[in-house]
Amino acid sequence: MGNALRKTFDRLFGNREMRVLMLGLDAAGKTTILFKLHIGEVLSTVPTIGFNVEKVQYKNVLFTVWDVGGQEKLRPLWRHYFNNTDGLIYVVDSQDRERIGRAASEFKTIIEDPLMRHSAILVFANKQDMKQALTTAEVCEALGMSLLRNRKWHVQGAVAIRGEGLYEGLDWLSNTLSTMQRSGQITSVAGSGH
Ligand SMILES: Nc1nc2c(ncn2[C@@H]2O[C@H](COP(=O)(O)OP(=O)(O)OP(=O)(O)O)[C@@H](O)[C@H]2O)c(=O)[nH]1
Ligand SMILES: [Mg+2]
Repeated sequence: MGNALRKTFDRLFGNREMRVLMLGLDAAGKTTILFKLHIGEVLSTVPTIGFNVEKVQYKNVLFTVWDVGGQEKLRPLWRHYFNNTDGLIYVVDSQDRERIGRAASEFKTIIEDPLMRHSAILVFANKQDMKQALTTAEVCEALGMSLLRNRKWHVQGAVAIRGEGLYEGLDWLSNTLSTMQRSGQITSVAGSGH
């Protein structure tokens, strides 16, 4: 599974300069997804800024991953990573009904940031293998996706531990970004510094 996914990843993103942010509450499944893709070593760092950031540079694609459930006062620091982001992957634990509201409010904060206003949005409604999980449609509803205007978005059901849904989601992201870029649409914003 890992190798097949990596080959697909090569085909999709192989020669494009891209920055992808993968965010979500803790335990949503972000690290599992990175690991399943087998695209490189995950560099975990515990920087002084106070939150764990994982980075994977794979060819021309830089993945940056962290959990957004942290303290409010760290939020201004997120924006440092919002610069030049082409794609946002937001991972939701569909089983965590208690925190779906929290997942939704953090999501809203991120996508409304001026530095993120052009980025394509892929949501993984993860842990679909769990009986109690919200369906993909319910996650879509909880996040208020249909209210988004002028955004490219897609909600993909996934079972990260088995690699299910990952290819479909990344395929959408890659196609969407390349269509946007080919038609001259901006996908990222360069901030003025941090
Ligand atoms: N049942 C099930 N469990 C999953 C799935 N994906 C991830 N998990 C489990 O959920 C737990 C959290 O996954 P992680 O990948 O560590 O989550 P994370 O988003 O990186 O969490 P933080 O690093 O704390 O922000 C682990 O025990 C995973 O094995 C899934 O699709 N189904
Ligand atoms: Mg993690």
